Amino acid sequence: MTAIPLLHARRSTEVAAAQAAERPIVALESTIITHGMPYPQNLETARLVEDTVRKAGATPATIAVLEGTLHIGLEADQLSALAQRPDAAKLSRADMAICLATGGTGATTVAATMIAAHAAGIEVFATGGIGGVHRGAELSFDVSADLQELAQTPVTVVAAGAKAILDIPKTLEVLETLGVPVIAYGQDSLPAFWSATSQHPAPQRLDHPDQIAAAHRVRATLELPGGQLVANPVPQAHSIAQEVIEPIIAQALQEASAQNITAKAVTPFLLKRIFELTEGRSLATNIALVCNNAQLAAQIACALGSMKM
Ligand code: PSU
Ligand code: MN
Repeated sequence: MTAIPLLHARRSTEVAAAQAAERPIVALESTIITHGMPYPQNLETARLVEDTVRKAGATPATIAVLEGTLHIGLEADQLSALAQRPDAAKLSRADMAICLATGGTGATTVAATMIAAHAAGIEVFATGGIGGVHRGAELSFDVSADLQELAQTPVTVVAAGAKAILDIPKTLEVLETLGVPVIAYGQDSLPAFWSATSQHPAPQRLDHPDQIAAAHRVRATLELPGGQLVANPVPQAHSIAQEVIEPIIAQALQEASAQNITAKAVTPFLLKRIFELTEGRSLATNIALVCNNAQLAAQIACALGSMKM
């Protein structure tokens, strides 16, 4: 178990107990709560995701910075308060230290959650979709810091593929360049967030949590620095066909460009517009896929736990 030196960090009661007993833990991000979904569905989802991890035999550790303290696991009242803080900052690698040093409050993205999870000795993390290369990145240079983080921080991240608002082929190219394994779970094609499948073949495929856990351990043995991206398809019942979601994504992208939305605001803007344009259907799918990812992440964490002994 790694301690976090020189840093004001606090583990939730539940996470502290799990670490003391060496039980499996799954890290969860908080940007999806503050910037990815509206209240109160964000809070309901956060609770549902935590319960999904518990039911699958692991302990959830939702990560956030509250008034300058890094929290590894939130108590119920802290989770509820964070879900009602529209002013919370969106913290990626570049922002976290400043937020901690100045007593700020912020939610962690995939990149920042990976950093915090690794510092706290947690090896598996579940989210909805990672950030990636945005469409038009050849002009905007908008490439999420999540990709660099996967290249350097040894955490296995379970997501439903890259968000379909991105340029998926370019995202795959960058991940390949960075040496990040992209593993589709149980199918050959790369899932595309709201859609279970896409026309893009996944670079790797694994069918069992044990294999993903074993690959995670082998990477450590090889002293490879980064993590793994596990792309877990949304359950069929909740999948939205690409032909249905694609025109909506196109409209949201057009509006973002017309309104000059840039930098950190792009992803939250697009997600919000897509929720509105699908009249909530995309939100229901988003909730289903995060829970599905939490369950697989818990299975991987349990597999890693039994390999330790
Ligand atoms: N997945 C979701 N909703 C989200 C995000 C991912 O379903 O809100 C967040 C994650 O925290 C991810 C971030 O790290 O969006 C990426 O933002 P950007 O593209 O600005 O790097
Ligand atoms: Mn960006």
